[in-house]
Amino acid sequence: MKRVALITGITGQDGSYLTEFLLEKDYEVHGISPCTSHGFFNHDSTIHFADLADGTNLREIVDSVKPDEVYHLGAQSHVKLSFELPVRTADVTGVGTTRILNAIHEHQQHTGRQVRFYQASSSEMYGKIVESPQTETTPFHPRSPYACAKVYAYWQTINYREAYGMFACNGILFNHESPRRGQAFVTRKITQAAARIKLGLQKELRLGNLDAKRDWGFAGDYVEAMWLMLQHSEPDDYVIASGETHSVREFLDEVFGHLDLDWQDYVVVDPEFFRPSEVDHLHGDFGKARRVLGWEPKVSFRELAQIMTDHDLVAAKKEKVLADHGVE
Ligand code: F7E
Repeated sequence: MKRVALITGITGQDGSYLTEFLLEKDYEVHGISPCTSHGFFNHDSTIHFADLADGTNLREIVDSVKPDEVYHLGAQSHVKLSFELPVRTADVTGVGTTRILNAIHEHQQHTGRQVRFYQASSSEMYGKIVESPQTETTPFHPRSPYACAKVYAYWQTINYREAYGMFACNGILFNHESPRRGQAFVTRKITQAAARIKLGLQKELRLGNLDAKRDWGFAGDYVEAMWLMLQHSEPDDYVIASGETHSVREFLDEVFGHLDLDWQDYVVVDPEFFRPSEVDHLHGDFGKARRVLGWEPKVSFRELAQIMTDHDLVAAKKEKVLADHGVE
């Protein structure tokens, strides 16, 4: 019998890598998505349409799919946007987790089945950090409506574990990027712009806080950690990180340097891209994940910047051919 996985947010960056990872392991993969219009869709998986902010058919989906494992990745995940949409973010990213946890709990009670649950918790929860590097025991100090919603969802996951004995885990993932990263996040915004600048398709790049430091890893490495958490004998919470911290400036150095360009010739600092409150410095300690799960990252910071830049250079070359032929 194939094992069955259900992934919320299946068409996002992590959902698409996790789908490929689980299909390789011969899982039957189902996903929940609010719409068909964007994102990555794998034809070897099955999509069910539901909105985490509504939740009316989540229980029906869980009852019909009968998953062995649920990976809850769906969220309003853009930190800056969460300042403009605080209530929507609380509803989707925060209460959305309760909706899916409750659907699983009712399904378990009704059928006697056991379902393992993964919650996509975030390093943004550390916010105004109280120690560095951050571990599973570092206190949270969220600095955005997004981070507040994630803290709520983190505790709700632990609450379902403690109250009902649910096999529920939090993966506290630090920033993880790839060529599939959305274009509104800083790494992809930079690699895409640098490639377009290299080919004369763009003249400048407008960014916000260049001093922010993040612990950036490769999304493809991080989905393996999600799976490992659900294969362990006990449910628990784990930091997943690269163990290195770099500033936005250093990411610019890597990307523009890879293209033999100097970013200072093109980058314009624009107040539009600053946040009302910023997370200045994140640096994760993944020692527990290494010790207990045997997990460690494979792609380095430099490799990550180069993989993303090379991908966007290929895309920019295609765009340039079309532009040269007058096709928009
Ligand atoms: O910003 C600075 C910005 O939007 C990184 C999400 O996946 O990871 C992500 O959250 C840093 C911030 O990611 C621009 O101020 C400067 O300090 O790429 P980001 P994030 O906010 O760290 C965590 C783990 C999540 O859970 C989230 O869902 O870069 N920055 N200039 C900029 N950021 C953006 N987006 N755009 C700029 O122009």
